Amino acid sequence: IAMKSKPQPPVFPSNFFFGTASSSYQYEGAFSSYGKGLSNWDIFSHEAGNILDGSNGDIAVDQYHHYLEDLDLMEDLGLNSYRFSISWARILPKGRFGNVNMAGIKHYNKLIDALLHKGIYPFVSLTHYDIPQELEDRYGAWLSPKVQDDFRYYADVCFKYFGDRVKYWVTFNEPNVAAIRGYRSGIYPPSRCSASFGNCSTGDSLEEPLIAAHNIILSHAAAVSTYQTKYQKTQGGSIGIVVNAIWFEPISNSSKDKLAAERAQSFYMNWFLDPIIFGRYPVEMQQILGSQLPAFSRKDLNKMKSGIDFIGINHYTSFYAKDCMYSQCEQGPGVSRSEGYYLRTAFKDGIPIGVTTEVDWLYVHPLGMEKIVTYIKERYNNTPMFITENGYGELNNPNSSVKDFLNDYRRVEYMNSYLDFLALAISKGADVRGYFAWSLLDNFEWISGYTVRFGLHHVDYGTLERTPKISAIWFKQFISNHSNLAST
Ligand code: GBH
Repeated sequence: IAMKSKPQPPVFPSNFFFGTASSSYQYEGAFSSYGKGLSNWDIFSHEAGNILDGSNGDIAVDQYHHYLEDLDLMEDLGLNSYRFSISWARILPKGRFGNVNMAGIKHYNKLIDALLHKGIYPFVSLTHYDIPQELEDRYGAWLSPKVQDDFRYYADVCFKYFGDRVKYWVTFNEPNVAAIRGYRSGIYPPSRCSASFGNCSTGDSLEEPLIAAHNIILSHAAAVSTYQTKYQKTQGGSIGIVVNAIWFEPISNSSKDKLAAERAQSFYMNWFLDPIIFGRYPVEMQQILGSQLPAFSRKDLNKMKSGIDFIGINHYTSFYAKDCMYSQCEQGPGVSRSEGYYLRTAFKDGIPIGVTTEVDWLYVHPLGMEKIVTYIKERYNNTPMFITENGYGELNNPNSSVKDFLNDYRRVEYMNSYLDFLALAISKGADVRGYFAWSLLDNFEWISGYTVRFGLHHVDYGTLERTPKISAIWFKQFISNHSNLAST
């Protein structure tokens, strides 16, 4: 009798990182204590009307004071790494125009040491949207080339104080989202938008997102070259960048729609990865934007030669891309010239690309994980990759009980299916070295405030009590099923 073989768990490489991700503004709290300077998000969230529920990150989940408790949760899940970000304004309250805040250094030293004590490797972002407000006030932050000196200086301080123990550095989290939302739609600080996109009054500069992006790319390059010339030999770590990555599926088999999906990737993601890895903007951007696209000087290009050690991928969802360059389109996301002439839509013939969720931009399309990883692998010559975020959000419906939130089987289905397709990409040769679930805890979800919960643990925002959801228990089991491979 032919025995049906037991289905094998998907295979992840040895030393694969299983972790959870977080960020300073969404987690820390202690927003104006222990010497911390105010950040752009402190200012922004305190302005009426910016955050859906009128909340802010003053306390958030107070990880500043609860980090030991949170480390116990991570240990219990069997995680071997933790992705978090350093608050720039906590280290340098006035950027390079003031002192290093030693209380901030001490805090992250304690966090890093406690992680390593449990065999959990720190995976550290230098910025996750929040920057010292001082830089905005002095010279308009990302709009000025001066920011490159600030970022280089800040990165140097972090490498110097933490680099003996931190072996994975991320310069920026989702600079594509920061540039689009900060300078095109204006829904993130510094709330700058062009009239054709948002409802704000900062003029009509279609170039601002491009200028901000340019200065971010050069700031990234400055930090990487500082790391390489001053620290990497002795500290032996690696450094990369994290982008938000959407899988864009051509809405039809026509070559027009296939080109549209390519343009979508170029204008959304390759916008940052191409210059960093190839030293030039994507060809489609050059063709469409011409001289509106900032140019790299010889000196810039020299600095950018440093490249990166890994690509961090935040992947949650897929969309269809439909051609709007050769065909007429209605108004919609992606359609304009500065976005690359494609329509981004979740629907084809009225049917969504994946199961809908309570989060308006999140569709469950696990195949997109395999496709985006394979796309990045092929375009960037299989540069080592990490899935730096993947996760599932639910509305904080006031009529739901805690029990409803704890029974998060939809999150389990989401993660399980995305991890399956990640394993498939890996089995076909993609060099992916880790997966970080967004997020360890429910937390401050930017302009949605506390109305959306992404955690594997429920947080009671009154008491700050953390409770594992079903997904936490499932993730622990999942990791342990692969633990012969994932060793610390
Ligand atoms: C990530 O942001 C963040 O890194 C993290 O801090 C955040 O908490 C997490 O994801 C969950 O949201 O319709 O143009 O907006 C992702 C923010 C929102 C960016 C959805 C991409 C989809 C396309 N993302 N957006 S769009």
